[in-house]
Amino acid sequence: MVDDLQQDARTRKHTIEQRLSYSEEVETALHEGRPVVALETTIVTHGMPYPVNVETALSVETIIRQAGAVPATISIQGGKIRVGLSADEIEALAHEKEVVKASRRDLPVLLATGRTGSTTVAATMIAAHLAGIQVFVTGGIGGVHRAAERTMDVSADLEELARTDVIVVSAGAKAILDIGLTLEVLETLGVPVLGYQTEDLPAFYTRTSGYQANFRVDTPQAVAEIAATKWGLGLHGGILVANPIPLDAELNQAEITSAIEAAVMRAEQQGVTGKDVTPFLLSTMESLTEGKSLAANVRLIEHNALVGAQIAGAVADRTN
Ligand code: PSU
Ligand code: MN
Repeated sequence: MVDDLQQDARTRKHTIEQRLSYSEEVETALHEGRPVVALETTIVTHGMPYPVNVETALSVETIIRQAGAVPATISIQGGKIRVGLSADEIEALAHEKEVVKASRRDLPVLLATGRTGSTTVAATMIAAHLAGIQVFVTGGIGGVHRAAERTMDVSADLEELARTDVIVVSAGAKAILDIGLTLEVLETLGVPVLGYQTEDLPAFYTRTSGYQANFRVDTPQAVAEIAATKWGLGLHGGILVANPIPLDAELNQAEITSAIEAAVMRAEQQGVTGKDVTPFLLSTMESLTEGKSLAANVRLIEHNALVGAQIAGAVADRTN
């Protein structure tokens, strides 16, 4: 006799298995307990222009492989959560029309209707967790937007960090956000913000934000130990590793600040709302800085890939 709870658990396990589709490389690596790093695809479809988006997605994968881990780029296609895309599939995704930027709320709809989606930080965390991947590399997370007290624009990424057990490596909170308010919400939600080899909270395009990270960590092992301790205690939720952009790629603070202010104003004037805000700000920043913000974005995510692969290595060493 199985009780209702057991039946629920079985049905759910079946649903999850049915909806996940792994590349052979990722499936083998997970099976063998080798380090795996999840990667998002909203940055490909909505975050960067072609061909830099595809070039970056591929170079990030190469960096992860060279550091001894396996990359798992994630998308939603054909009713499945795809875990691990080939180079050709990444290229095809970049060209596909009408790809939905998919966060938590969008996942069930896209999966049930078979539409194609690219995954945000929130959706990639969910996918990684379902697939048994503990480390996820991105550029920057979504957060509390400027003037959020009026617009209520707070990224679902923050709520996801509160509940889903994944280590997220980013270059801090994007400077297009209100970084102080983003930190306040992360504190409320109980998400540890770890400065990687720094006391400062980096601000994506720059190594400092004027705010401090909650704690400084200096090694991949230290991050793995904190994650294992948190989850071992049953304290669910993510850990945000804030890894500063490399010194030689950092943008000029004054220049970036005026570009951000102009971009935010333009978004408001044009009535941009909801999920369109972040892509609009990123592309406006790119044109206002004549490509400098895009170049910085590439460098910082490549650096995050290296650190993320090392953290995935430390996580795998602890478990094996
Ligand atoms: N930061 C970037 N590029 C991006 C994003 C963030 O530098 O493409 C994407 C991520 O997928 C992130 C999403 O999860 O934007 C946040 O969108 P929103 O603010 O609508 O939650
Ligand atoms: Mn938003």
